[in-house]
Amino acid sequence: MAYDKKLVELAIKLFSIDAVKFGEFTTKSGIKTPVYFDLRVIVSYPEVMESISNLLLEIAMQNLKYDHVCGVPYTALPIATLLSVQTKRSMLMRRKETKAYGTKKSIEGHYKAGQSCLIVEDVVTSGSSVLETVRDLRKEGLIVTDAVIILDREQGGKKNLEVNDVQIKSLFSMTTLIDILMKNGKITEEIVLKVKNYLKETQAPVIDKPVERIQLPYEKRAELATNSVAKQLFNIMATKKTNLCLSVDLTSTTKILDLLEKVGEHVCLVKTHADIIEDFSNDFITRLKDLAQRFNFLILEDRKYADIGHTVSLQYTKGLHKVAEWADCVTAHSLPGEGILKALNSANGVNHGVFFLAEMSCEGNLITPEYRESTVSMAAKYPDLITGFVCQNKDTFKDPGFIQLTPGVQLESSKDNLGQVYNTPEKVILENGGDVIVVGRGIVAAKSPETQAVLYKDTLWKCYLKRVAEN
Ligand code: 5BU
Repeated sequence: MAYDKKLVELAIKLFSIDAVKFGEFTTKSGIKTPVYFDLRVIVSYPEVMESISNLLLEIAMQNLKYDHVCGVPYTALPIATLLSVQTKRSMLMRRKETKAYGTKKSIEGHYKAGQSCLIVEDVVTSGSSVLETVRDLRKEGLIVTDAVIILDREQGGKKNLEVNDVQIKSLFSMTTLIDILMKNGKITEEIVLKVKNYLKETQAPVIDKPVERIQLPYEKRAELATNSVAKQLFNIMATKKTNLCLSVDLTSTTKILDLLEKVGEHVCLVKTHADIIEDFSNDFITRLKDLAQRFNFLILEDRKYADIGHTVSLQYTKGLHKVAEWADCVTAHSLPGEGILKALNSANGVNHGVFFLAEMSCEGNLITPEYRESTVSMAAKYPDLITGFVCQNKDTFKDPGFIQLTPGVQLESSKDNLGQVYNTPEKVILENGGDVIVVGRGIVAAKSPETQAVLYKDTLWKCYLKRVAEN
């Protein structure tokens, strides 16, 4: 095989500066190896640095599109810097140790969720270091699909990364590197054989793709939840075998309480709109809380807060409704920014949660993918407060400790005449990732709400069981 002249020159240079060594070595993890790479030395050879970055650009980075580059700490950082300057793409830096003070950010640099980032690494063995960096970037909402590498040791890293949706392009594989060095009289055929045998025998362990949240059963997710209401709700779902949330959109307290007497045992969550109730009273709240305790369901006030923090904190704790005193959780928009979460976080204290609105079910709403992603990034800073997201799409968030609350559901897909769009239980649970499913008029406006609640509960639960079994 004919190799690019510049690659041959680089291989020989790496050999001559001891960045590649042959002999008997023991790796960090205690494994014996006949070949050792130490690319840290390249910082002492500016011409090697230049040639590596030029070759990565010419050979590995052709046809790749990316907004940022990020080197895997630490050896690849200077190479990533050169590539950033040459391509005029901004660089991101991942901290290996997150700061104990200040912003606690693990990624330094300016970026927006939804932008793409190319990974730069010196040597890939198992792929685990690249994956650590990829995971931190993905946590911030960045899209990572490709990594460029100087050397692939061919010990399973490429496969491990592909399984985790990262494609790699490398300047050298171990095989091409030793082939070049042998053909140029730097190493003997015996060494080549030794390295080839070693490669056959020493493959890195397989790194499985992390399990997706929708594959996990609710009881498992209860363990992963960081918000106490989310934990409780997952446990209620698992115990009562229902993921039905009833939206009691009725305007009279008697009607609400009568309905809950009949259907309370079939639901895990009751969603209220306190401001549509005409005879709201403290007595109503006492009776609602009694029912919640008797039937073991939680209460979500769907208030959709959307004001500045100060006003929201008053709306939440004061006024006629004093929501903070009785609702286990509330809904809030991310539109006003983080102040809203700060307000809700400090307003009450214990055992309360927020479903953050990342998407809406109604047609023509103005939420964009960027808005959705920024909403999820904002929520990530409040793991103790966020119960989950109100959304329609399984890709909205990944953390299995959060709950996807999905409204806009009826047994047949349809629309109402004011923009509401209904999807079926199958679609929202199996395709769209819904965890707790909100049904309002599908039950409330039925001739027999009780029969209908049982039907919804059974249908929704079957879909959930199918989802967990399928995966
Ligand atoms: P319906 O009768 O099943 O259409 O009632 C749905 C309920 O969920 C209703 O109370 C809405 O206010 C609420 N909802 C919604 O329908 N869509 C959304 O995106 C959000 C809330 Br957020």
